[in-house]
Amino acid sequence: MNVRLNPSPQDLLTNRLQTALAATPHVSAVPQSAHIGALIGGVDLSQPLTPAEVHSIRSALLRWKVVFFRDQHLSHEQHVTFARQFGELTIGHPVFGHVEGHPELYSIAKHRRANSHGSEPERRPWTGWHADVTAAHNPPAASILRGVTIPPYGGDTQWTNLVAAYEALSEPLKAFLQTLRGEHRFSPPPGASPTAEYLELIKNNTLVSEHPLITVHPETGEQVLYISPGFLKSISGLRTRESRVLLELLWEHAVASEFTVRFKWEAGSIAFWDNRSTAHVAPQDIFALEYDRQLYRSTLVGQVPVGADGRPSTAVQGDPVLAAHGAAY
Ligand SMILES: O=C(O)CCC(=O)C(=O)O
Ligand SMILES: [Fe+2]
Repeated sequence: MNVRLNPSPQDLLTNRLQTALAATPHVSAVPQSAHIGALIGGVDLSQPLTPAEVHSIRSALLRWKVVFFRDQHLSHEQHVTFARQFGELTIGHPVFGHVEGHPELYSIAKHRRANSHGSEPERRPWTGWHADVTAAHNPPAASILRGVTIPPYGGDTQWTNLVAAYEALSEPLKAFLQTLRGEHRFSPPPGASPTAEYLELIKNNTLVSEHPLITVHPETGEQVLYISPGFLKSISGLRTRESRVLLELLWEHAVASEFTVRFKWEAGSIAFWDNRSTAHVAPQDIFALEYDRQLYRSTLVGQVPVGADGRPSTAVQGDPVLAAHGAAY
């Protein structure tokens, strides 16, 4: 038996999940890989959840970083009602807008404006990987993505566990990273020639923040390699090449397949991820297929991240991402 005097954060999260599931025996949480992802069964998300069910789902989310549901054919209203049981919702997207009539929903369409980078960007192993809206001072705590139109094959999404990635680094590198912060902003991927519309949108809604490279998760106490590849542009205080080479090392490490899970969507599937401890990548293979793909996303309002040194992130430009009902739309 594995008896530890000082339980790790993961041991505590596992215990919390087991206790929660014991109180909701009809709910199951089946891990999908060693480090990340659990498939939740036994709940009907079109109906109000009991507090115990909410606690079980939240406990599974904190332990496994992304939870999946199948056969939940929700309307936009039901999606919003489900998400609200876990926190306040942001406006659909602070830069790219929201679904008409549904201020809390963002359309993840195959040809959405956020993808209108024009020509093909330079492709590197971490290209496309990101955590949602980390250019904001308070990036969303979690995202809830619902599949509606799904290709018969292709179009899988992948997530990586940035706590597991951090833990796998050497102690001297961890100690160094704890002293660093980096600038996150919206800008087109390297090598892309973005459309005028894309540039206009990011210019009119400029969001820039400096976040610690290592954050402390506000609910689990875990340390996170907080390096959203799509948004993090440079490490403050380092020379250009020092910053780029170190970031490339960290990004390559963070997206290694051992820390990831890959989800095959069906209509009615839902993925609910902790945006503070993961990064994810949207599929590229759908552009080689004729099939359409349409999903809808809501995001929970997040707090300002805090570093392992106790220093919170700083806003450089733009407003915090508030609850949708407080936003002007
Ligand atoms: O299309 C996908 O699978 C994921 C898109 C994405 O990045 C998101 O929903 O935040
Ligand atoms: Fe995303």
